[in-house]
Amino acid sequence: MFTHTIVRTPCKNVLNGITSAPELGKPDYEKALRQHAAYIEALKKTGVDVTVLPANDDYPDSCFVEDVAVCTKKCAIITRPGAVTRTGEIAFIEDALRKFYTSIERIQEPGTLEGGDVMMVGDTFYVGRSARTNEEGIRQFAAILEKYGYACVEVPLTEVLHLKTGVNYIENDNMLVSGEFVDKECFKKYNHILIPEGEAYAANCIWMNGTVIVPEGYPGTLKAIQDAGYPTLTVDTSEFRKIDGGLSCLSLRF
Ligand code: CIR
Repeated sequence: MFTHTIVRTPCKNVLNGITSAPELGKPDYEKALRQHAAYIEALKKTGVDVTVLPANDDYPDSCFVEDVAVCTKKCAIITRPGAVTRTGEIAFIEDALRKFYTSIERIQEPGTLEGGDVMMVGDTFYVGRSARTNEEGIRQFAAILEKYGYACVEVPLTEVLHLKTGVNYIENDNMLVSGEFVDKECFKKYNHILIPEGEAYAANCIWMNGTVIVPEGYPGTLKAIQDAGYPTLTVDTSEFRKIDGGLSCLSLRF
């Protein structure tokens, strides 16, 4: 069960967030703020408290707090984002984490790792080796996890930005899988809930205390998750999608 979440209000500069899909246009700032507020309300409905950090205009992508830390039951690990415009974001997360954690670890240079590449399944942490998370980052991450009795499994990525862009664990052995993850050997032991053709973005859902939060506008995915027996909430993330952001990226959950 999760009891806490941390989010950061999108900054005006969110318009300049990194994107692989400029054809979707720039985020509408006011709309992004409204969607973010609705996201916070959805989190609260699942029984967690929400720490809202202030907007930080120096970092366009700073609302994607998931990438700057990994929160486990026993420790928090401050990452080292592989995107150069994001590396400085880590300085602004530690204070918030200190309120909840006595053990705080760090990924050090030349390691890079982004939280979007980390998927927790019980005591096992799957880590995507991506354009953002390098071999040294994974090596350090695995060594930290081992100290706390956790396992680390590396998953090479070829198509997506982050591991959780395409695969997400929603507990009870159920995994939402799309694209390159459908046939991955390491995920074969889980029940696959296949993301329908044309809805790849919706693979990034979050399990919150029994409820699954699903991005709005992906009816096939919503139905598949409901058919698997989960209550659902939907949140419109259209403005974050324009800069490659999804539901999981917008919070730290622990
Ligand atoms: C980036 O490229 O870093 C941001 N525009 C999007 C980050 C998305 N984060 C995530 O999937 N965890």
